[in-house]
Amino acid sequence: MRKIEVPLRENLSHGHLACAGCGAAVSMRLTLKALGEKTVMVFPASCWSIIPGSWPYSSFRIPAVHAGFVTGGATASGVRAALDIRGDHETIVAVWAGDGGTFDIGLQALSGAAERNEDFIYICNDNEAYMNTGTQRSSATPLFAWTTTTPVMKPKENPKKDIMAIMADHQIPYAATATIAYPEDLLRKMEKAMKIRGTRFIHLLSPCPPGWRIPSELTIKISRLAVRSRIFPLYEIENGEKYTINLKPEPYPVREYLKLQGRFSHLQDLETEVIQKNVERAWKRLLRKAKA
Ligand SMILES: Cc1ncc(C[n+]2csc(CCOP(=O)(O)OP(=O)(O)O)c2C)c(N)n1
Ligand code: SF4
Ligand SMILES: [Mg+2]
Repeated sequence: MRKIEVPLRENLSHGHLACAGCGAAVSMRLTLKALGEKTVMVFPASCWSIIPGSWPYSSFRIPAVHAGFVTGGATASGVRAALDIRGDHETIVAVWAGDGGTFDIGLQALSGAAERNEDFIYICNDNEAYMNTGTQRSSATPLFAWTTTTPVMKPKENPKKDIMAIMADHQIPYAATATIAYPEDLLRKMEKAMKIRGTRFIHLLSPCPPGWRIPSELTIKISRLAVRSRIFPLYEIENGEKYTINLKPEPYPVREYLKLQGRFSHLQDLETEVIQKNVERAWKRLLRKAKA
């Protein structure tokens, strides 16, 4: 991966309310370094309705628009239109929505905006459950994971929704996956997205210590193992058809990723093997799409 310079400027300042080791706080810090101060960010309800602090105080050095849970794509379309009417085509409009706000409840607004190719960067901060309300399953929750609505005696029965495939089918100019263990890749993708007009989609995987039942110091390691085990491959899609895989790690057992997380501690060998097979199938599908 190409080395890039990390901007020194912090647009997420101290005093925020994220839990210790929150992967999303690192994701946000890096994202705002890349996007810079001339950004308006739209926040459908999520942990990020709380983290910046309560009015009139804020940890953000950018304007934030708190929006209804379902409305990320629609609100950002309106903010973009309002800026354009004022002749400001320079300020970046971004959405920061959780997996619940993207894969589930905000999907309709996102799909509508993507189909119109609205000019904004939509960032899905995926911690694989509804964390702000106490870890309920979403359609981004992985197969067999524990959540409060998929308890150990009845863990999640369905695989994670393939949001990248859904976004690719909208033929938007740019979609990419990224995670905090690979900050240069994350920053490069944000910078690339900034140079493109139209709907750009970034899928960020952000480990969540309380929701994943992990020690707070393991956030980065688990983010790295998600990529190394090919559970969360790093790739880009241009115009819905040109796939580029950014990292092709040597095969690494998913068991090593799963065993560090309390949300998977009830898994038997059989279930781990099912997950391993699913990951291998998905990786082959990705290689085919990338013609790699
Ligand atoms: C229409 C509506 N339903 C429910 C809620 C309550 N609510 C606020 S945040 C949240 C969870 C959001 O989950 P996600 O989008 O994954 O973001 P996270 O909290 O995990 O960062 C819920 C259910 C709400 N604000 N509005
Ligand atoms: S619950 Fe998870 S995502 Fe929310 S602030 Fe805490 S660590 Fe971050
Ligand atoms: Mg979530």
